[in-house]
Amino acid sequence: MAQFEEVSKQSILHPKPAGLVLHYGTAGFRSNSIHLDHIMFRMGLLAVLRSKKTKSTIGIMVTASHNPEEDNGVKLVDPMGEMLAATWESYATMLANAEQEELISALNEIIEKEGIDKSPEASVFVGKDTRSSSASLSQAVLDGVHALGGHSKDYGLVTTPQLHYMVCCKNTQGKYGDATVEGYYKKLCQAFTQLVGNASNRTDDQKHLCVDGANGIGALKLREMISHLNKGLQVTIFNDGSKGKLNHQCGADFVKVQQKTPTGIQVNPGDRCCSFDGDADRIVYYFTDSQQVFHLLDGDKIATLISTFLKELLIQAGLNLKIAVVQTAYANGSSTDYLENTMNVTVRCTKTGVKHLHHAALEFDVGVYFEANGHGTVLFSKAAEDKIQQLAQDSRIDDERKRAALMLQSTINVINQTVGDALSDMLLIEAILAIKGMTVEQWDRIYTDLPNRQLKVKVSDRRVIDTTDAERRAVSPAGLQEAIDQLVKTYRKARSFVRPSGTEDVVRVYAEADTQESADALAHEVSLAVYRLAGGVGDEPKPL
Ligand code: G16
Repeated sequence: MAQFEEVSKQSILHPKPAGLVLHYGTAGFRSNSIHLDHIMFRMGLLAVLRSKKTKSTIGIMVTASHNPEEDNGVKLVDPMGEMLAATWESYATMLANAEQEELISALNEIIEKEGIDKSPEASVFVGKDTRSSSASLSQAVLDGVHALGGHSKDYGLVTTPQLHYMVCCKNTQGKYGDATVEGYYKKLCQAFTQLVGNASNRTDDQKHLCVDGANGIGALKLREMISHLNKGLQVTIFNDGSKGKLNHQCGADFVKVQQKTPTGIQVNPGDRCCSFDGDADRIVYYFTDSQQVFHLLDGDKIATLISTFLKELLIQAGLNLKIAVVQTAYANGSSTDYLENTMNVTVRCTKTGVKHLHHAALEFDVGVYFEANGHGTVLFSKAAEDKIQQLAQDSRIDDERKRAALMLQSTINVINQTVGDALSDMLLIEAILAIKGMTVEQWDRIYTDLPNRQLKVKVSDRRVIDTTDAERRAVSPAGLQEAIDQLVKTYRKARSFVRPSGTEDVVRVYAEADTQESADALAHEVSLAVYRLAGGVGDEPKPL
């Protein structure tokens, strides 16, 4: 096939370092950027095959999200804007690791296994974040797409959720929205303006929000979006990339894990603040109180706020729709308890990775999914959307039901249902706080988090750790879970688990307990168990 000759020719310009093995992780490939040129070229090839298979446009985002600036990575987007189907992750790994001379046979293997008809045209949308390596790596993606005869549209600098949105818009022939960045701003901002129209007059102070852009793409895109907001929100952007380094001592991951205010942000007690991550698919909120104590409102608190709001609207609208919240093992025990026992909503726990949460959320009429790290969104089933729309147009219902139905409609439009989206989540949270007349302190008081700590342990091969029960228990290496169980027993209200990260070369340790000292001590002791039983490298973990 002539196309394969082109692939062979082009692949020489994107050579695979012999012996390098990389795996498709939690959200695609991620590594130091110097290892990724061949991966990008090959993911361009894979996207063409996926596009032919699904007869739809596929997305490729060049980003390493929360990782440091020197890393990069690639996320593949399926037709409805969701993450690449799990069955194709193994093809991605196979293609990425095929030695140079095996590349064509690897492509043929995928074509045969999937029964791919080569005749349909292929279309791939490409986006990139602000990393210095992203320009050449996204060119490598485009080279791969073109080598296999695919058509491409390069969106250049966009947030990851914006690219997911474009893919969905294209494949729904515009029903989800216009496949342009301008169309995205218009849809979300119009819905936000309609929603806050339900709030009583707000002062400039109440409209004010401090945003830490993690020195990344989110800051650039937020600046573009502001002009569409009709002064409904007054934003001060810190860490906008003009001087600081991407994700360095700032951004959602830093704030969540370190449980402190990022550097580069000047705020007063009580100021409402939020942080995006490096590709703006995560958001966390926080404030410092008059005693200078830092308060974090993470993905769990966001899920609680949003699901409370939605549940109240569904009741007001008189709609009997099943709402559920999907979390992971990282969810704070207090949040799960509050959701299940005070709010009486169904709670599901899945493995880490939005692809898992997204699938679980699809099972409900209204599925709110959030990882504690601030990655999440809300999914409405087609039936739920239809019912809401019918109600909003029904002239026989009373004003309260009508208002609730219209608010639900605007809520659907402000949300990016394709994937967690910091910009969209921020607009929804700001609208909810405005409508409820709620301060960030009041939101924080809905429930009190159990003190918790997250640590990282370096081991020689993190894949020796295998887990089960939505990653809450380790099944290997031998003795590790027993050691964790013993340690947990020595603290009150304690819980701990370990899992290999799918984005960084570390094992993650999570612990919570009744006091911060206990959570810290437990996290440290579990880290030591990992270090000793799972092949720790470097110095032994030190107490905090
Ligand atoms: C990605 C995934 C998230 C996940 C995070 C950390 O986020 O999309 O679902 O929670 O990695 O994963 P891990 O603990 O396996 O390293 P992002 O924002 O970095 O793309």
